[in-house]
Amino acid sequence: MPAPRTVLLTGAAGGLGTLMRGLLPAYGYELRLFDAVPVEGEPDAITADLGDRAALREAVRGVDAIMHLAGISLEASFDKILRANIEGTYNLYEAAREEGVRRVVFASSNHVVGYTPRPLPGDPLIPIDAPRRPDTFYGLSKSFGEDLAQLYWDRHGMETVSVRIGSCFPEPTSVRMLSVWMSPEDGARLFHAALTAEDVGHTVVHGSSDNTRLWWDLTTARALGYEPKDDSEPYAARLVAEQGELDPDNPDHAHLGGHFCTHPPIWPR
Ligand code: NAI
Ligand code: 15L
Repeated sequence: MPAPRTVLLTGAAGGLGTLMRGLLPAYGYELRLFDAVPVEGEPDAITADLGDRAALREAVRGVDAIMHLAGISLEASFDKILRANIEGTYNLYEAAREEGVRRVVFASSNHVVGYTPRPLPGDPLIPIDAPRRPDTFYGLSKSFGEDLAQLYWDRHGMETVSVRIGSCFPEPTSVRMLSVWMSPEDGARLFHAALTAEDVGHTVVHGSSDNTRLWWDLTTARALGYEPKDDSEPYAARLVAEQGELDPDNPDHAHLGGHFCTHPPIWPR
């Protein structure tokens, strides 16, 4: 596959979309932006919902690849998740298939495997083929997205890299995040690798920086050519002083998915 140039970025108004709008053009991409809400300062962005199949068809026409970030990014009622994340992702894949788009990078999440026990010091890293244990309807919808991607590869030859993102924010804000944090710069490196690696079929990767306190294995991400450069450890002393080390007796700290397993944050809209 020739290296993609024009990339449709769904979820462009969101936190990660905003970070990637800043970072990805340096890799040579021309971004076409899509979101349910207007993207500030971007009058050409497409404002449409993932439920609008005609708008999606037009949005994907002529792009070389899609970075699919749009959707509900926290927990919500099953009905809301069904519309935005399950039907919405299906609508996007159908539009992409109809328009002949060959590559998708799908923003999956650690919450697909959120109930996996967090590794204690000395335990092996969580492998990429750990059994799926979604911690929310949100995590379940990302698990669906990964299966949809597999189906579209097996049946239609459409390639996807599903990135199980840990926490991609400018800085880690909790002791848990020290283990799953992906710096925005490493996020751009990983998404670039996912957009350009050859013959990915459907590949699932963990998305994080090369953290000292890493919980999961980055082998499949590195196999795409991803070379993380950041580590959350410089933030550790301050966060541990403020919050304390993770407590083996605290249920919020027992699993990869953290408090999503106990009291998940709810999507506000
Ligand atoms: P966000 O909530 O800031 O952004 C999501 C964007 O999707 C919003 O701008 C929203 O308007 C748009 N959106 C929601 N429903 C839509 C619909 N039906 N049609 C069109 N647009 C819709 O989330 P964030 O943090 O930017 O995450 C981006 C993606 O990455 C999400 O899919 C999220 O699940 C995934 N992810 C993010 C992580 C992170 O650390 N930021 C971690 C794991 C996964
Ligand atoms: C996610 O999947 C969410 O979209 C993001 O907002 C964070 O909460 C992240 O997981 C996390 O686990 O820290």
